[in-house]
Amino acid sequence: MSIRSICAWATTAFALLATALPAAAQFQRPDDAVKYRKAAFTVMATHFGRIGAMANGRVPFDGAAAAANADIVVAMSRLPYAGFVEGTGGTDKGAPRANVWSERAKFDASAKEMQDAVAKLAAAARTNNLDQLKAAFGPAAGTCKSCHDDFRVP
Ligand code: ASC
Repeated sequence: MSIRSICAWATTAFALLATALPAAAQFQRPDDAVKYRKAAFTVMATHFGRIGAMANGRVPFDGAAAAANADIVVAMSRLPYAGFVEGTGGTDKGAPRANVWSERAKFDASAKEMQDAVAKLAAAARTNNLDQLKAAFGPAAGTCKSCHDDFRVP
């Protein structure tokens, strides 16, 4: 085998391994995973809140701004879950409860509901119609709440 083919093989093997690595292996330390997921949720909540302000009439409706905010929410919606590394739950207010890991399939389904709802919110924002935005905002907020109710220390 040539050096070149060994390198090509190793590169492919490494790429496959990297995408298949468990969440824990994507972070050097558990606290890095916690910081990462909190950061993603913070950015998501910030931009979700800006859409909420329009949906609730606290700021004037601006379809382009709503769409731009929704795109950020959609991008963020995919990120936090790799940060839910086993052993990073707790009992403090806001911490993930142990059932994030004992009921991981249910947790993942809850995440997917949110991701689907914010994708619909982005589509609604693109209609440039406030009523459409309002109609999609409530269900999206509901998916945040139901996951918090089920999996977050109150
Ligand atoms: C938000 C935000 C959440 C959800 C939730 C909806 O704006 O930061 O976590 O909406 O409060 O019930």
